[in-house]
Amino acid sequence: MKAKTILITGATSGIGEACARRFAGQGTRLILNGRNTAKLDELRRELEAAGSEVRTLPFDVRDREAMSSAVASLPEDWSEVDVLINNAGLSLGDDKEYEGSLEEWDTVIDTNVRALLAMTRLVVPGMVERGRGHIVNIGSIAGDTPYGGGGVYCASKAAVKALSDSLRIDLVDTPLRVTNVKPGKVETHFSVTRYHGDQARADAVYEGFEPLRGEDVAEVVYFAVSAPDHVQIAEVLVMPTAQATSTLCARKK
Ligand code: NDP
Ligand code: 8X3
Repeated sequence: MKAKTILITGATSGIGEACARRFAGQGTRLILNGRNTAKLDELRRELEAAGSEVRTLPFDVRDREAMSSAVASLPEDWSEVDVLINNAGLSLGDDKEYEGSLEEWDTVIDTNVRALLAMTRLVVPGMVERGRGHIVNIGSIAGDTPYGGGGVYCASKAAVKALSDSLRIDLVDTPLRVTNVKPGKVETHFSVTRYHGDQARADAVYEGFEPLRGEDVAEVVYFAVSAPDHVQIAEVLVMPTAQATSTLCARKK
């Protein structure tokens, strides 16, 4: 793969962390965002020891001011981002749409949609000016097929699909590429977060079948980013072999 500067949001866990590891080395420069500064530093030290160039960019993606000043603080030789991986995201709870917490839903929408849009608005103009760049948005199977108790999360990922598709149209007369990767069930910290730290409930989500790992999704992202310049992987739906829809998994008893 050509040397690239890659900015990953939510790189402290799961799919984002796996993407950082997958792109490490190979002449890439990694800019890793997250809120957990200790974890970010630990990852930076580990990847640097393995020969990668890494910078950490700690901020909460919902904080637009912190986001803008963090991105503006990048030294000139790091500021030309080639690949933006909009990965930071979450779901909170599984309440019905007429019963859940508006505050939690605001958090989900602010993180999964508004922050993705703000990062895009900050980083993509430079890509357009330089005539090169790739935006990878981590969507979800949930954006294709809504399920009960997940309305706001599903809507947020449907928004990621719409924003990816419209950005691709906006950029059609440029060399930039837009990819929406839509995973099914991936065993990360995602379900622990969704169930407010209830590890047993989170484990049950992946019981009886082999889920994807963060690394499997990172491999898809890597494939899309390292494709030849004239090839745009627009969208990938990737799920465990034992999964067929957002809710149907074959579980062994
Ligand atoms: P994890 O919970 O393991 O990772 C989520 C990452 O996003 C963490 O690094 C988390 O940091 C970060 N993050 C969350 N909120 C913020 C914020 N406000 N500011 C900065 N960083 C934040 O889950 P996944 O790796 O599974 O999730 C990554 C993406 O993949 C999400 O967009 C998710 O919706 C999507 N996805 C996940 C699937 C799955 O089954 N796991 C399937 C389909 C899509 P922190 O530790 O600070 O919260
Ligand atoms: C996360 C996968 O099935 O919980 O996007 O919606 S699922």
